[in-house]
Amino acid sequence: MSSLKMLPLLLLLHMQLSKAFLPPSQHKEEKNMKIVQNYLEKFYQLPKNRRQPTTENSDSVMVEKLKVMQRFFRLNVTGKPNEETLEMMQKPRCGVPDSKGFMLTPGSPKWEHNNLTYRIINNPQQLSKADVEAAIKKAFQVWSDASPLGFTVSEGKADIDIAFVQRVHGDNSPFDGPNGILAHAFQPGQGIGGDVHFDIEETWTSTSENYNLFLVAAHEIGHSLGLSHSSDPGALMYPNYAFSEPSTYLLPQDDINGIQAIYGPSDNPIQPTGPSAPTACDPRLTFDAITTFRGEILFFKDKYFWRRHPQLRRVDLNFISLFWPSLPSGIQAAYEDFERDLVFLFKGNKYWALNGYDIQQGYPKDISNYGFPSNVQAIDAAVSYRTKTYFFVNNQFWRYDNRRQSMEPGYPQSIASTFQGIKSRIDAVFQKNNFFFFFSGSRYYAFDLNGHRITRVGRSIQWLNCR
Ligand code: 7FY
Ligand code: CA
Ligand code: ZN
Ligand code: ZN
Repeated sequence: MSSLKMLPLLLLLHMQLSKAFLPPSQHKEEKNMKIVQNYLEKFYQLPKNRRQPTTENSDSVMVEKLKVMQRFFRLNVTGKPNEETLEMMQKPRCGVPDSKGFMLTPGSPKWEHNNLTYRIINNPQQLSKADVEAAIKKAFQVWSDASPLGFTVSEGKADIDIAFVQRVHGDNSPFDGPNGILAHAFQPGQGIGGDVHFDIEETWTSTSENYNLFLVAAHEIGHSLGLSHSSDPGALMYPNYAFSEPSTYLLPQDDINGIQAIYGPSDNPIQPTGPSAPTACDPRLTFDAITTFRGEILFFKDKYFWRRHPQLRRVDLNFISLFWPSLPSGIQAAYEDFERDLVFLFKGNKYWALNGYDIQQGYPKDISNYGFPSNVQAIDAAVSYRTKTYFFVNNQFWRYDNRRQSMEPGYPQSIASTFQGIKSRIDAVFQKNNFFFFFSGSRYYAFDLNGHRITRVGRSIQWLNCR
């Protein structure tokens, strides 16, 4: 299988050793650090060529990335590159193409007929036959919606055989037990061509728990149809698993472009379009929600967030689901409760409490807990300042007392009466250095909480280091 390649571990980057990773054997440790560095750069957006590798901050970034990686692989979350972590990093994974966007399988193999058949040979333990059928059907539908291809279940011989198998299973690509490789698929062709194998030792789910069968099946079917991996981190054909909500899943634009490059456009008179990663410096960019987060600032947009480091001013783009797998996309409001070291995120009438990378027990809860009237079913923006939390809804705001845990009397009030100069509805707000930074469309407004006036207006994207 051409897509099963070892990670190129030979890229030699100058790396000094940090205290946290001090070695029993200097030489071996240096080599291990390179493995960790390269792996995290490749799969976890660790910034490249960091100038001062021994500063506190670059270490803490690496530690955080390591924790995310360890959580992903269900290892002990230590933030240290221990033996099991290094072992996982050296397992063969899908290689990353260095071009932009989708890639066809080398030699451009494709099916010569558009009406393809599939057959599900067996079932894993954890999912019912009906759940497996539903997941696989939906995975095919993702591709048929975007192309002229159609898929039907076959009782007998089929183009695409789907099977749950373990370890050595006769195709020279043995599976590896839980985690690591989840599945693989063969490029279009006769016999084993197009077939999809799932590692039966994984925990297959129809939820956000690892690993969602629909999502992995949709990815593998992409290979069955002739697509290789994409370098677009938002693409279904990206080499790394990331959870997205199946019930509202839309095939990303990069994958639509890929499948249509092989089979042509869909027969549908309305051509499907799909989501693509927001571009940081698009002047039309607006934010869903913004909050401070333990000294950093998070800017939410769709299924992504940008994270800005205050001093280094470095900004990186991440998936919400990579950090908090059970959170939905499209977060609408967020604030940090500094006293309790919690971040609250809102979508519709639900909210979640995060302590770092952990979602607190008992969430999501209903926003009626805050004391909103029942006609408030969503919040535009929220921010906390000196034990009070401000909630913005349309042209009004509420003020909540964090200590008494109750809404203050006399609210809602009009935004314009208290925050003079804030005229339109706001998308997002956060607090820093006694300023509220309000975001509305492509602009932000810095509101001085001491002087009670706007002292600066700028373009929203300046916060992402764009001009
Ligand atoms: C996946 C694969 O397709 C291969 O041919 C060889 C190795 C693979 N790695 S995997 O099983 O860990 C895997 C990685 C990512 C499986 C699925 C996905 C995935 C990516 C994006 C969305 C959903 C799933
Ligand atoms: Ca496996
Ligand atoms: Zn196989
Ligand atoms: Zn793949």
